[in-house]
Amino acid sequence: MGCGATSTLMEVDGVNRTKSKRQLIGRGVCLAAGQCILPHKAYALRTDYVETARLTNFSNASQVDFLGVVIYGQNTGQPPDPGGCPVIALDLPQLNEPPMAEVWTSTLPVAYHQVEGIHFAMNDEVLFGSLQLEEHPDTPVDIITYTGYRRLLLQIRALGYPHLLRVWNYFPRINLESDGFERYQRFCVGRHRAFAEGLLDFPRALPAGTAIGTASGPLTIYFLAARKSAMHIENPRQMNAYEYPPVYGPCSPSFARATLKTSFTGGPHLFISGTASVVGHASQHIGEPHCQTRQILHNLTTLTRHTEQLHGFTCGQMDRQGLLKVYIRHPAHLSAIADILKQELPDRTQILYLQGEICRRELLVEVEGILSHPGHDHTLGAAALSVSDPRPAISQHEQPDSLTRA
Ligand code: 3EB
Repeated sequence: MGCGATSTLMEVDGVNRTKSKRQLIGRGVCLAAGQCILPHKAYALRTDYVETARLTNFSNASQVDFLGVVIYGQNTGQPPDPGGCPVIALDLPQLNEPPMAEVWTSTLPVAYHQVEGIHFAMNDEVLFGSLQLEEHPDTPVDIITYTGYRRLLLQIRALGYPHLLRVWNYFPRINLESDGFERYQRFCVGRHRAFAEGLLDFPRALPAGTAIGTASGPLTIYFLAARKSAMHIENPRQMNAYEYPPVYGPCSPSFARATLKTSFTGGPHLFISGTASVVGHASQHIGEPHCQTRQILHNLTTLTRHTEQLHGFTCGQMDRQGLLKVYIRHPAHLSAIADILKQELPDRTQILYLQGEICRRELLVEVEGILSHPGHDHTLGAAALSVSDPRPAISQHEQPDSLTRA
């Protein structure tokens, strides 16, 4: 797989960046023989779930630029050739078929850059980045997290994308306790310290977040940052996570429930944080995956309605995109959880089911999402999460509208 088309080196802002020739060739990217993303108009950012088998054939004739690719599970075989764009491999076994990758693309010209172990892909509006932090037995996870986040925050500012929109955090043994604290709690300490020191307008401008335990691998962070600011949104049913009481750990978790970005070329995006069965600050329905899932849907509906009210978005019809990732602690709970989502969500919603450990031991399932409305301004697919929406079955493997077969 190549990320972007033929590459040349060019000098931008004194930084060597790999620059693709995509804009010389036109629009549209071929994922494999017969499958193409054919954008109708320019967009700064787009996310698709693409069959992993098709990734290996990512054509050299790619005419959309890649910002990043995320692959899941151990059996991903030969990792795709990054070709400059960040490739993130997470040991989170995918529980549904076929194996999918999360693919981030842009029709705007993308430049690639690497510094201090952080990989960046950026266009005029948005930056996608990733870093891996190897753990050492003598360095606690809070220190590793702190130094990683500090570097991240310094670099996005230096590159001109100071507004952090969304961060994903993954590391193994998240619930393991050592010296009186769980590793997740130590992670929160390091992240909190780095944000408190280095994030403009902390805590009001905290990004939307996910923190999930993997089966193995380094502490892996990937993120989106923008040149211009976004709106940070909280959930009226849930206490702001950055204000959780100390019973959950010495430092509260540093994330917002969602980030709304209205100004991207190509249409608005709502980045929804990992959402669990938490009301107020308390976990609900211990030991009951079915009830936890219903509670999550309630939280998500409240969040999207709140966003619509606050920001005046209408729930446009159709061609909007809803991508969800569902993290499940025990694979045996897959069918119970998937059945509810199938029942309650519109069939165009695309869902990736991954086995992962949620950051509180009692939580069995967590759902995150990206709602966007390609090609529309000021309209989001927020209704795509409305549980009162009576539309029937979900199609987990459905390709997005604009992934068409030639
Ligand atoms: C919660 O609501 C569940 O630490 O970044 C969800 C999403 C959760 C992100 C994070 C934690 C995080 O508190 C846990």
